[in-house]
Amino acid sequence: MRHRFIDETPLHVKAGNGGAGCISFRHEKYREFGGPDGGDGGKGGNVYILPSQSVNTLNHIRSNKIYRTQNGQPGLGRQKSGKDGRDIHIKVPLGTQILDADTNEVIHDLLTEEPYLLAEGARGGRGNTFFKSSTHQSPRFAQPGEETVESHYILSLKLIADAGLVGLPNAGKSTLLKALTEANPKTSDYPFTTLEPNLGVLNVSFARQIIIADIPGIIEGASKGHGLGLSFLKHIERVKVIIYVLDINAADVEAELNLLKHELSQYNPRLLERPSIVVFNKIDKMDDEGFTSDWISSYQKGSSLMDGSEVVGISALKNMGIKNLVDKLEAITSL
Ligand SMILES: Nc1nc2c(ncn2[C@@H]2O[C@H](COP(=O)(O)OP(=O)(O)OP(=O)(O)O)[C@@H](O)[C@H]2O)c(=O)[nH]1
Ligand SMILES: [Mg+2]
Repeated sequence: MRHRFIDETPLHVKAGNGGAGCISFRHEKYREFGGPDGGDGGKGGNVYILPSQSVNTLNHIRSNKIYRTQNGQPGLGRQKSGKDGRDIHIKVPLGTQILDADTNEVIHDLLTEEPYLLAEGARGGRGNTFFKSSTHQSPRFAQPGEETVESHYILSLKLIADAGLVGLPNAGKSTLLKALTEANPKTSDYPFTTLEPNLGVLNVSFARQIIIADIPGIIEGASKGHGLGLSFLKHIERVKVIIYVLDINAADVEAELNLLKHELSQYNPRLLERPSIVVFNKIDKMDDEGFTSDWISSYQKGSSLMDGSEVVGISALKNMGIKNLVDKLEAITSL
């Protein structure tokens, strides 16, 4: 099965036109024409964007469709107003941004589950009743409904998570997400197992949850679009803490950490100012536990890439050091 994670898509909308006002006159038994009784046209339907936790991607948005709402109905005789057009609500994941398609400017950031009025239906026209005056007893005209125009946007999803797992392919990010949360992403011993971000929820206490995002592996040049990296880096833009996941058995962990930080900074230099935890994973593959922990603490002291980062040795697979990591995560995210 081909699986696509769409986190950016064009969106075309057109709210409904207003209904026309009605020209009508009362029919009375002994008079051919009574006074004007044409009602107003209805208002066109609105287009709302509805941020919702029930969707995680923009896959359901049809980029070649124009999302229209109904026009208002024309007014009727006997001063009856036309019906308003029905509204539509387009569901998107929390964290979706709406951009103007021409200027690329962010118009709105959908951070809560509150509906956002993207395109308002146009006003209906006044019926001829409205235009009756002492000097104009029988107006034979009414207003047309106002018209709306089609408008074009881009929806761009930036996941909302407290912590983001960043690492090379195969470092064990998804395995760690499994160890920390109820999420059950696919893991395997080939690179690029994860093709779309996964979110998991870590319950640290009765009332506190930490949302963790596992993104696809990052390789050199990710910030220039190599691998799967670039499009997913935006999902860690909003996290409070970045968790660098490294395989402690790698030939040169310093070079790997350097690569990760470099790609992040190429994408957005401010990401490096974010609090971070450096996680050395797969410590179960090391022979000597004492040696491993000494090595980790001396690395922490010696590496210029640390700048105050917390450092933890873990085995995501064998559940070692996870409690320690959770404590550190909890401390950082509650700041
Ligand atoms: N021995 C050992 N193996 C691990 C550990 N954590 C992960 N692995 C293995 O490493 C491989 C890669 O793990 P994943 O969790 O899929 O790695 P990933 O970082 O999500 O990889 P991508 O999604 O491709 O970027 C799998 O075979 C895991 O079983 C660990 O702590 N110890
Ligand atoms: Mg993965």
